[in-house]
Amino acid sequence: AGAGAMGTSSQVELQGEYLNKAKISDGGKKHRKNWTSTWVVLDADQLTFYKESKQEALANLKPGCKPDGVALCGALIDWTTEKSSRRNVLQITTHTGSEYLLQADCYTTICKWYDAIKKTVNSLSNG
Ligand code: I3S
Repeated sequence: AGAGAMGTSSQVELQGEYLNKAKISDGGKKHRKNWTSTWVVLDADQLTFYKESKQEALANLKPGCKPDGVALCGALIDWTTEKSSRRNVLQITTHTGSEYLLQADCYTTICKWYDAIKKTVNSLSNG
């Protein structure tokens, strides 16, 4: 548990791994793909990407800077084999039309994330 990022008090649902992340479009505008390794934290309504573990990242954050995050309300999550040649790639499309890819070489790891994100997205649309 613990306080969430961005001044919210959201419960952390899942963290504990570095995943590969690429943002491929921003509000419908295509981005050049750039895979980076990122520490991902899922809480009740968003994913947040940190360069290192959340604790370190928050300690190192410059005043006024926010970590990069993805609002999950109204988002879609799906597996994709078309957007990357990598294996185990999932795609998140936000309600504003931004697209993110997340990937891990370990299938069990990425499935755990897929399930948890899907559950969060569903809980946000149902309630
Ligand atoms: O979808 P793309 O454009 O084939 O993605 C590849 C490129 O982003 C490539 O970088 P350059 O833009 O410098 O060519 C990356 O190195 C590759 O990893 C990307 O493809 P994968 O299949 O790894 O997502």
